[in-house]
Amino acid sequence: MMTNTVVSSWNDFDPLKHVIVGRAENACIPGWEPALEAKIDENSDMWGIWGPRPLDTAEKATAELDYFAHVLESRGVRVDRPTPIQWNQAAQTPDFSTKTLFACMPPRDVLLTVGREILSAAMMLRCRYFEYLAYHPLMLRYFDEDPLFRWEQAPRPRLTDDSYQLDYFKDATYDVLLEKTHRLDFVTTEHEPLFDAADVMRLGKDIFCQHGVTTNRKAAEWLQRHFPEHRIHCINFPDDPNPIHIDATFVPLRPGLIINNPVRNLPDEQRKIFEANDWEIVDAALPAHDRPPPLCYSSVWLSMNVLILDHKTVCVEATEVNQAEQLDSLGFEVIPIPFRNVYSFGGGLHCATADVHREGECLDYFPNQVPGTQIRG
Ligand code: DAV
Repeated sequence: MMTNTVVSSWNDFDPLKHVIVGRAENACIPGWEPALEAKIDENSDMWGIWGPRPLDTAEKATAELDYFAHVLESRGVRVDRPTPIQWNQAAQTPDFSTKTLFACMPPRDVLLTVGREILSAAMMLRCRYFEYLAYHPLMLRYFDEDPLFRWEQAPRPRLTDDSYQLDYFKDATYDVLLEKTHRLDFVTTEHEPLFDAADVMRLGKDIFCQHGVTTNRKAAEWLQRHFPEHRIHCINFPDDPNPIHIDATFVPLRPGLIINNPVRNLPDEQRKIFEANDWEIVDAALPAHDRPPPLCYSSVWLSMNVLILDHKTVCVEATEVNQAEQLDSLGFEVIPIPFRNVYSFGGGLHCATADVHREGECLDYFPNQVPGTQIRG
């Protein structure tokens, strides 16, 4: 029997009741577009082979996604899946054209759930512009089934060349990129609000955005005006030359506890708000692998990209033994999920999901505000 749909989620750790799990079928490797170098590094095996991903890799990823969905269901979580469209098609707007679309993996980049609202993000890649369509059937259904569901869409970006520094990667060595990151100088400009939902970390009343490649300051400002009851913060991790998404860098595990990628530390100034409210920030365990799988956008730090089911239970990629051991020692029951074949499709267990319903309320975890991070600070 179908349970009544409730859309409500204020953080990434309260008891999970209902989630969307992405799909890998017909996923495409995008052709070149501005800023793609940030996502696909210069040595990647992906350059020059845009179009559908190899069929056998999509089949393996699909099997792992299906198994993950099955495990969640066996734990009493309702799982919905998006409806893929034909990703292998060119598309055009009045402002740009793209040779292919992308995939409905990872949903976490597209859908931002804040309380009773699901907001489609203003993503910065042209090939992902129409991705929200894969979630349209689910949004319609939630809209019909939950009278309090707020179905929202951030301002559609135009994604003209004004949104990018077209010469950003020209002759940019690792050190040059690092130096630019330190100056908060990214390939995306401040021309219009741009954000991926996976840059947005929800902690009740406070919402922390990573300012980087995929999310700009203007988006943080837009989010502040859109969510006036919340405090929007901008944080950044200066040792990451291509900061894309916060969920392999700074991951809350339960109230009061965050793991931080040890090679992407949050600067001291920005730690103060966590310290002032008795949040502990611990270094995440090292990844078990020394390189990502083939045709992968992400780094080995997908080890940290866990899906939390409640304050004591967490899904971890099955081969990420170091991360599993750390979570075990922090008091979690660890559910191993084989997922390395999904990594290449855009991320790990957190990336591959989007919250629909977690129990719990909007709490104020940061009553002691400290200047430095808040966008209106
Ligand atoms: O470390 O490559 C991956 C985050 C995907 N949501 C990284 C970031």
